[in-house]
Amino acid sequence: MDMEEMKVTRFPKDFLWGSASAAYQIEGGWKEDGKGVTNWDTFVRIPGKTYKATTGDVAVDHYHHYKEDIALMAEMGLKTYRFSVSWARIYPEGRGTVNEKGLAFYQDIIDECLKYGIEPMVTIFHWDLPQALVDLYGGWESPNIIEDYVRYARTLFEHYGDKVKYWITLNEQNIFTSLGWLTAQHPPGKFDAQKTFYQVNHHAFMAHAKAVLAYREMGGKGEIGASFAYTPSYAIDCKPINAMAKRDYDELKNFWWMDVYAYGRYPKAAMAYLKKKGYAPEIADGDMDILKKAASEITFMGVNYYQSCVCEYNPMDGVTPYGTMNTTGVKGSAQELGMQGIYKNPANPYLMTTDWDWTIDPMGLRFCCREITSRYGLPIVISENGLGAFDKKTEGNQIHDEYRIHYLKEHLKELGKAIEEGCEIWAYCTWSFTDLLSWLNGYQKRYGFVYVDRDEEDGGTLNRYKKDSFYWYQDVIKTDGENL
Ligand code: BGP
Repeated sequence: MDMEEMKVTRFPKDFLWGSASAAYQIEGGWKEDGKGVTNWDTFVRIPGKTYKATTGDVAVDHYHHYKEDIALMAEMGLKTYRFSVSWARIYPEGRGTVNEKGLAFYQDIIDECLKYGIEPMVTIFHWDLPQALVDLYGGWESPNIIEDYVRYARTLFEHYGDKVKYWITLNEQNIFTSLGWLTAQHPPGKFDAQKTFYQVNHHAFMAHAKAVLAYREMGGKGEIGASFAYTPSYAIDCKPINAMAKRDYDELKNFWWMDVYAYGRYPKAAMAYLKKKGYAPEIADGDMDILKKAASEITFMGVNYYQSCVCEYNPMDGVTPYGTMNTTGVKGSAQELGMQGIYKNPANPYLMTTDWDWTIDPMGLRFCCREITSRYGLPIVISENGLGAFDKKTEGNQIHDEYRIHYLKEHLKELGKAIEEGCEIWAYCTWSFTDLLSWLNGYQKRYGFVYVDRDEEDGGTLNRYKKDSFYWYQDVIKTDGENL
């Protein structure tokens, strides 16, 4: 469809212009007020796991700055703030006794948001898992996690359900499981554990599904779904084997998750392949019914979009999924990856990349929306999108991040077109509001509208400074995206 000439329609009046964060990446206060230790608190202490051994012990100290941060959101005019709850603040041991101070902390955040008319959007799990559950039964590797996750989710629904209307069960299940069980880059740091990887995912699907059902059973009338890290794909050319590589990639890397959230079923071709390889998950009786039931109760697809990829057939002796990731910001240091005998992901010669070798593709965002709309017919929440970059604080504490403005503007234009083309988009959350800790890339990879004075070593002032992009987004919100 040639929409080139079409003017971007105004985003709907009630559009949720937002921004997102995650507890581990901003809060700090890692042992404060009764919080338990998490898998990430443990993992970052293993030498060589994070860039310059950075941790979230202090992060950007949102735990003590949340009022200031939310006041800045209000000044900007933000309509929604997506944040995650740290499970170990609520249940320090993952189960058992509730920590009242943890509950009170998030209650305060929610109230602070509502005070300014900012809609709180809560992510129940954004990767920080109570270490106690890992020690007890191996965390996500055991089906025991399902009950514990649902209890934790119920606690949140019970305490915040009257004030929170948007719930995200899991953040990027595809990423935390891939990095945790295939590439050893996230906890529990397992390498090539294919069979466990699919089992872990099945447990996560069940936890998500049972939490969705619990929410409805408790009378929850709000919106609920999962956030998926969607990397849409383009075949490198029209050679049929490359088109099939794209198809296989989609089944294994995208639909494997989205089909379960939206339909409660696993894609057939991918399942056939996994069965042949001996990697398919064990599925207990009744599980598929629960997944189906939950699929009919979710009300949106959450999408975290950063980049697209290219697919090309990868011979049996071709590249593997295991290669160097660029965590330093030295351009060109990432390796080409793929699955042998199926696909590989070469660079896209038509697109530029960030300093961390992430492909910049605004149209890819529209592509995601179109695919979801046609395949699932669900409304969409863009729960993350943003540019990680080196920002420089210049004289007078100014940060001229025109590259970020450009990045976000181009993505928003495409999102506007997706709306014109019939996609129902409820929200757009940038990643992120303040600068924060990037899991593997330290503090130098910045994403925020608000600069935070800290670097890899602890000891910055933690002062907040508004970047140029802050004022730009403020205007976008004020004008409902009319001047993009
Ligand atoms: C997503 C995560 C976020 C955030 C973002 C940026 O995958 O949900 O938590 O970290 O990516 O990634 P990075 O920090 O690696 O640049």
